[in-house]
Amino acid sequence: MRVFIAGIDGYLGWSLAQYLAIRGHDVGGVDGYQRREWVAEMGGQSATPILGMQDRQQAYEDLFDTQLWFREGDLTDWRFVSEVITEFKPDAIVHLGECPSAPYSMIDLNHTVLVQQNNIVGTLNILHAMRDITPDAHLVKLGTMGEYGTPNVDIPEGFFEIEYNGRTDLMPFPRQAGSWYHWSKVHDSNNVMFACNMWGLRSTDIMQGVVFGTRFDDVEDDRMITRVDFDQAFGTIINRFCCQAIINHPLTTYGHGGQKRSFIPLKDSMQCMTLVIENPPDKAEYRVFNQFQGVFTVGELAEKVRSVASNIGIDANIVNLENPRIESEDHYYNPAHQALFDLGYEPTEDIDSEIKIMLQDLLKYSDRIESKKDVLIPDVRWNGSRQKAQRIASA
Ligand code: USQ
Repeated sequence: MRVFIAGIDGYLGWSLAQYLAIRGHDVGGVDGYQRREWVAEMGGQSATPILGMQDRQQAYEDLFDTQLWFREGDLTDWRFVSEVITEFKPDAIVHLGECPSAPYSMIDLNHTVLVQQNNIVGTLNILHAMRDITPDAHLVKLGTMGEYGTPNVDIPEGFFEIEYNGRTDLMPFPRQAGSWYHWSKVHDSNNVMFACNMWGLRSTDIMQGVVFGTRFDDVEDDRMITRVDFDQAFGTIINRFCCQAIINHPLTTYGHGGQKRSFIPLKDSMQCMTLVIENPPDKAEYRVFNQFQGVFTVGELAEKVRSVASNIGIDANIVNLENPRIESEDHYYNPAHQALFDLGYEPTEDIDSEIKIMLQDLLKYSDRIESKKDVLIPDVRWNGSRQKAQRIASA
């Protein structure tokens, strides 16, 4: 299959390009390197030393004996998007080319607008290019479990049957996102659903949980390593905890740590996206899959990382910081995730082993984390102020 990856230089995009090549797909992609710039703006860097795209292409060719088609450009530029879709003619378009950070979107008005504009306009350009150029292609759109928020009822996969005033209908489940970034994904979902209904496009909207991990397979060539961020905006919780443990920095639990979220190892994310690509929906079908392995509280994860780290001789402490976000720390959370199992998803059961692999991988790069450790304590607050979070208790 010809698979086009928007955002191929990112954490997921670079991993997926390899995962698909190993499985015999013909991969191409685009990127404007915004992620590299945003992380630098936050004072961070990838814990893993990643190569530039030209070197990545060379390594890809050496390893997989096939060329990686790549164009540099911005998805908010219609001319660029229409040209690359015309040139590559994909069977599937995997859209990972968005700004993925809740804290980044909460910094100030400029960042809110940047994130929503980048994400929503990029998606609209892809939808129009599909209508005009590749109407039979399958859009695999990366959404987020955070679109649903934390409602006090079970969360279905996208749609639920509702009875109101004696009549019933299948309707989109209400979205209650918790940041301007998460709302940008909700707006995308609405736009993608509308395009499928209006223009007969086909799409899978993936509501993905928080991803963690340094690797997806045993690719031993260091040139193929993907980025792993640990700053407050682009580092996600388990990756941050592991980077913190490596340099003996306390694991930063926000608030009392009762927040529940869904999580998925990087290698499961690759497996699931590939299942989605290889099993496209019908024409005009818009389907929603919840993509995660399991649900944990933030506090449970801190304990998990501390215990796995201690098994390999790393002493990690946990600290509770004032929560810079406005979010519930004690809530019901029960999302469904059956659709991917129906397609054959085999989840990684042993999360502790994944955390151990990550810690061992990161040990090699402790200097890179140490040199940017100032970015580990958050200061972007959901109320618009910018002030380092203070410690509230130690465990
Ligand atoms: N948290 C901590 N300590 C930290 C970092 C985070 O306690 O050092 C807490 C946060 O307060 C939050 C939870 O961990 O309750 C998750 O935060 P996160 O930064 O790992 O993830 P989030 O902001 O929700 O966003 C991430 C990705 C985003 C993706 C989303 C999936 O950045 O692109 O959409 O995970 S989900 O969370 O399901 O919405």
